[in-house]
Amino acid sequence: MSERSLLILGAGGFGQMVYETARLTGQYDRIAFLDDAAKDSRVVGKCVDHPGLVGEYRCAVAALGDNGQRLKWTKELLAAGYGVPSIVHPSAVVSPSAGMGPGCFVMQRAVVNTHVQLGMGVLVNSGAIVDHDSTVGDGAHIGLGSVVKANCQIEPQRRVEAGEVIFAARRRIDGADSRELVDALYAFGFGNRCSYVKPFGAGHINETYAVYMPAESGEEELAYVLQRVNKYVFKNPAHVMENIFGITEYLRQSIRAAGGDPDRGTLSYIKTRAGENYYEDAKGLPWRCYNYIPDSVCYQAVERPEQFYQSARSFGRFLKQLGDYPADTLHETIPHFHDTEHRYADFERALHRDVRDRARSCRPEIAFVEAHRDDCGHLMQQLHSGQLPLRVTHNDTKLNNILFDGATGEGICVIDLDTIMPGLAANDYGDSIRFGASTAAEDERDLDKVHFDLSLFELYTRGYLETAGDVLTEAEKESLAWGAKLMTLECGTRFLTDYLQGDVYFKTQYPTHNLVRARTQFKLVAEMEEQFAAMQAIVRKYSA
Ligand code: ADP
Ligand code: GN1
Ligand code: MG
Repeated sequence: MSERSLLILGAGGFGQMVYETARLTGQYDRIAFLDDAAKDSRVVGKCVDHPGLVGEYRCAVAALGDNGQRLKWTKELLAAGYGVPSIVHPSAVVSPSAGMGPGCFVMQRAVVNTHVQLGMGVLVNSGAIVDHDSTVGDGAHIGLGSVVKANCQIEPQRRVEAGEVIFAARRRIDGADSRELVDALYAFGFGNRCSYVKPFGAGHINETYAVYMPAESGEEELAYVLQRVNKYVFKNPAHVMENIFGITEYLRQSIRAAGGDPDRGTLSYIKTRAGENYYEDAKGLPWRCYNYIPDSVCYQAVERPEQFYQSARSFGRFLKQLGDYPADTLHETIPHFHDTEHRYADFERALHRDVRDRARSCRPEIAFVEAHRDDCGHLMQQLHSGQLPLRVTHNDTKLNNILFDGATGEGICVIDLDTIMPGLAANDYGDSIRFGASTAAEDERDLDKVHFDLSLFELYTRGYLETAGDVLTEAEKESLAWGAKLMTLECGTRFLTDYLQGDVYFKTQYPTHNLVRARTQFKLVAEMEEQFAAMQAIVRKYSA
């Protein structure tokens, strides 16, 4: 018996290719077929005849196109005592680190890359690529010109169609409970390594997740913040992200120029693997990602007065840092965002429609807003008459939109940059006061606990004017106390409007949540009105 003899089961088209290939390898000088139907001088019997030829042919392979048949006969040939080689075309590239079971076929120009494992009776057809670290199960067929990407696992007997591209199966990532979240993690390139994710923060608008990655220390560390942007609120996410990239890149340069650390002084947004500044998931919802700033903390309420003072300095600095930013390049991400008269009109429409029949449950709150109708235009009129300048403002200056240094307690960085738009300094100042100069949470149900705290107001005013005072005009300083009152009125009006509309805008935890929020805001407005003269005197004191 010749050591170089080969029996090929199957003399069809594929068998003929295997025949040619076996000859090209130069490893066989005697090759014959077994086939149940074909008539050919090289066919020496039917497939079932193979046991009788074991003494004549050293090797045998099953060159059958059907995956099940190929695998079945490969096993039979092995059991019968044949050597069952793999036949690899000389033009194929097979990595030295790749492994291959018996009876495989790797055809013309196929590539079997580093650390790939092919099972038994696998067919890698012409021009197919099996990329590194993939495994291919017994009897599978990797079709003509198809691509099996890195780290894939192809099941036994699977047929990968000609030209098909197979992507690696996803790892299970703890905490990633939706397909879209997993897709987003992969889109930003974390999928293969990410340890776990979990909901993060307490914003009212976006879905925010903390992304934990393995660290060099062997621990798992919070490395990134991933957010699904609320598309109901932000109709044009591309514009939001253009603003954010423009602003953060500008801030990085100015922070570096001033000798600061740009990685702590502003957020560093990350592009997707495809180079986009956000990722759109299969449902069309936008996701974006930034580096978590190590040792930073975010407060949901003023725990120590010093924090409020620090936040005032941060927002004051922020206004100044963006003083020369080209405001005309900014998109208006939410039209009429702090146009309080416009907000009043929205409230009237929601009240008129009263789609949830909730108006009867909030008559006093409705009356409060209606009684303040004439106040709404106070600052907008000054803007339109040119008394107040437009600046690049943040427009959402809550305490929880600032990060603090966990070690020093200093305000490090302003976050939540979605609403950066041209606006009034008084609005930024006022929105901080609204949230922070209160003795209770924004959604405190017991109104007896909710008071406007004049000493916190003073502390913030000092911090803000210490940092931004030299750029603000006299008229702007004069407008600050109004900013506090109007931002609080406006926010309460927005909460009430959303309550009337059925909670479509702000995240809520229970049915009257927006109404509860509106009530705290109106209580604060009422107390500000009582102390308005004192507020103005404080602003003047630190304006001098
Ligand atoms: P939203 O528009 O929903 O308020 P934010 O960008 O403000 O979105 O993020 C929501 C919340 O997530 C923040 O208020 C804060 O509590 C938390 N958060 C976001 N980024 C960080 C961070 N880098 N460090 C700590 N907390 C953060
Ligand atoms: C929202 O996104 P977040 O939670 O930081 C809202 C602000 C409101 C605030 C009230 C884009 O802020 O305008 O003042 O809730 N942001 C947007 O807490 O509408
Ligand atoms: Mg926020």
